[in-house]
Amino acid sequence: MNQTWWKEAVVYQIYPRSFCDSNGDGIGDLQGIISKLDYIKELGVDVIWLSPIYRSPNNDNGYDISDYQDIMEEFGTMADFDQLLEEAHRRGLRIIMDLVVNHTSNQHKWFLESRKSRDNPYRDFYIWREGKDGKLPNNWGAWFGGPAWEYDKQTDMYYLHLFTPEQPDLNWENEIVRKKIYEMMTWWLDKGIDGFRMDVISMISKVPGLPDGELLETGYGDVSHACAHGPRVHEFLQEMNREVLSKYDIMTVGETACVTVEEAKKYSGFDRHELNTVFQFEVMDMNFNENGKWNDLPVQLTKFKSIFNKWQTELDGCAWNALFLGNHDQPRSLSRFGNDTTYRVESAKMLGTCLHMMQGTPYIFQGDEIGMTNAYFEDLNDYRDIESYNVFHHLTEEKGMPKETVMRYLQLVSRDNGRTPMQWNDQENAGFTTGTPWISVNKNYHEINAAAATKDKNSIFSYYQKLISLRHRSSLIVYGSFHMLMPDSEEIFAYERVLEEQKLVVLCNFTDQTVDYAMDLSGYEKLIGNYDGILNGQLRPYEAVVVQKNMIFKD
Ligand code: TEU
Ligand code: CA
Repeated sequence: MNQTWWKEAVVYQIYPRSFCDSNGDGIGDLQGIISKLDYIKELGVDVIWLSPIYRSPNNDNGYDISDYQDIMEEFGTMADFDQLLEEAHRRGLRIIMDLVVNHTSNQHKWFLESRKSRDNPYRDFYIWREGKDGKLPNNWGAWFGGPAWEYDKQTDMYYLHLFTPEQPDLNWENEIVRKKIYEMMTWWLDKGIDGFRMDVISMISKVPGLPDGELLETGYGDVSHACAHGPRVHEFLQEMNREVLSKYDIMTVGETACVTVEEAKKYSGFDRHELNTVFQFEVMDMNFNENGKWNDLPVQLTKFKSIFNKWQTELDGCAWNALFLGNHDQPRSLSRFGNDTTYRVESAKMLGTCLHMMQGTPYIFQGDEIGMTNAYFEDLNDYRDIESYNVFHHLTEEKGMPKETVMRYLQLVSRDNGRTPMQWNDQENAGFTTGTPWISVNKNYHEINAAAATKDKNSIFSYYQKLISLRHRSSLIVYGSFHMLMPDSEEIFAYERVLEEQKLVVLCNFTDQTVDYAMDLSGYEKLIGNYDGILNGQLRPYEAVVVQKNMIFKD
């Protein structure tokens, strides 16, 4: 397999609004990030993925961009950005930017023009349709609730928005739109950034004719099937690759909602000239039911394992996995897949082990390296996320579900769980801000914070440092093939990695009980684990242990 830096890298995702506030306005900013680069370097990662920092009215926390070539006022200036890039590069850290080009903000100058008249030169930058018999152009529902169409009085037409009405979808069929986007990407790459994470890139090509989708419980038609992996998406990405990406030594990762293995091979196959990798959401979405993610269903380990097994084995040799258990759209991975009370430290290390020993490029979401947990807000007023509000109203008012039930769902799966401020120390507001934070700090910051973690050689942070450094020193961990062991176990996730003579076996206990396993590990040596020693044939609560044979280390 071709060896490249982005296959060997570990990525750290920063959600700038919640990372570090340098000026006391309660909102994280670029100078705040600069002040924490040494911390990120100390962790040992190679790449920072910055969630959007562009000019934005912040209807969806920066995923609604009004100027792609300017910085959000609250975050700083372009000079701050240039300084951030330079300071990161000086430390050997690369920066990839969020590229949000399925839609813009409705405050973007293209949209302001587009809505002015039916014959405005920018009209065709967006997707405008006439109503049908006094109704919406089709039955599509928006991702965050409500219809996917917004009526615009001025020209008596509707525009399409797969997300909020403040996020109109760009018309990728228009080649001028594509050209403008490529120019913008080139501008950033010429500045020296190291790649892109591409927001909902799987949705940019819409099915011609925009046909109704299958009617869902929400009362709207299924938009994902009509828009995900549309007919021209690969053509567009190959064009983007030709015009822009191929000219730089960068990394790209596509956020591809609804992606299957087969489809992922098209986006990121080594011979496809589209993207390097994609995020697949099968694990994140494994508990979806008729209310989507809004439920309290427990995680079934065999299902979790079989999804990873499929992606690990089927992409091997032809495409590359992006490994993650959480991001800014998800609850905290520790609260979801581990145990955030009695076994918080053990289970955080176990989850890190389980993910970082697989084939692919691992992503760490800010705070996971210190074991941050869900906020479990008890008051609706503590939430900030537009999706959470929309869902609360939809489920309680339209579907008549009890408020307590829906609040419980928010506590478990709201995106705000992953968006509470980074916990830097045990001072006021966890050291995130000297002002009032834009979203409340998790109450557990006295115990869980970076200052304590970096001092403690048994901390989750220290353990992540070891995991990252092992990956850097071992081709087996990066490139080895994956074989699942004990597929039927509901308690243990076990797998083997093999590269020629080199082998390692990973055993992870996903329960709070001591569990037995029957496997002969003689001839193996312990590489890393979250408890001292190895018990013979048993794993302690949330224990992770990795053993190896014939491993070769660089350095
Ligand atoms: O997310 C797209 C996406 O698929 C989300 O709808 C995700 O499934 C959902 O948030 C889970 O609750 C991207 C960004 O990551 C997200 O933050 C933005 O809100 C969205 O696009 C619109 O740009
Ligand atoms: Ca600030």
